[in-house]
Parts: sequence; C-alpha cells; structure tokens
Amino acid sequence: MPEPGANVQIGSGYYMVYGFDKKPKLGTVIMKVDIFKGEGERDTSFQVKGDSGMPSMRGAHETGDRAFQLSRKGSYLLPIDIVMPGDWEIRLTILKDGKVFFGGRYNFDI
Ligand SMILES: [Cu+2]
Repeated sequence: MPEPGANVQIGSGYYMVYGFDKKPKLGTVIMKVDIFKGEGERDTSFQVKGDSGMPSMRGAHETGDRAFQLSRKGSYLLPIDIVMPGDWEIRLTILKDGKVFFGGRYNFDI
C-alpha cells in the first residue's frame, strides 16, 4: 500500500485512508482506517481485518486476522503490538457483505 495518509482506491467508487496514532515503535500502536465513498462520504458498512507479524520471523508473532472495531467517529481501529525491533508487516483485508473487497500490506522497520 502507499504510505499512511494517502488515499488508497479500494474498489470502484471507494477509497480508504490509513494511519497510526503515532509513528510505529516498540509497544502498542493503534492503526486507524477510514473508508469513504464517492467524494468523501464516510462509509461504515465494511468489515476490516488486520494480521501483523515479522516477515523475517514468519510464524513467530503472527496475530492472525483480527477485526478492527468501529469507533464512535466512524473510524476502524485496531491495536497492534510491536514486540521487537526489526521488519514488520501488517496485512489488511477489507470486506463488504462478507466478500473481500480489498487486500493490501504495509511494511515498515522498527
Ligand atoms: Cu520477531
């Protein structure tokens, strides 16, 4: 996926923007996903899931798919535990009506 903060097209007529409550570092960071349709009308009818881990230590820290929770403001939120320095990856899946709408990954180093 492009860097956090960019508009990411996730299908015909929809885009999302993702980011973090702080620059990812050791500890817990909250990942935030906002989904919009058309010209920027927020859409909260999706399901968002995230799996995280270290590509260089496949299987060591994988969380498996976990569901983002919808906040009162309509953002999808998921806490992610960064437990050691190194290469990290977050795999994002966005579903609508139970069908995969978008899949992407974000890689970063701590
Ligand atoms: Cu590790």
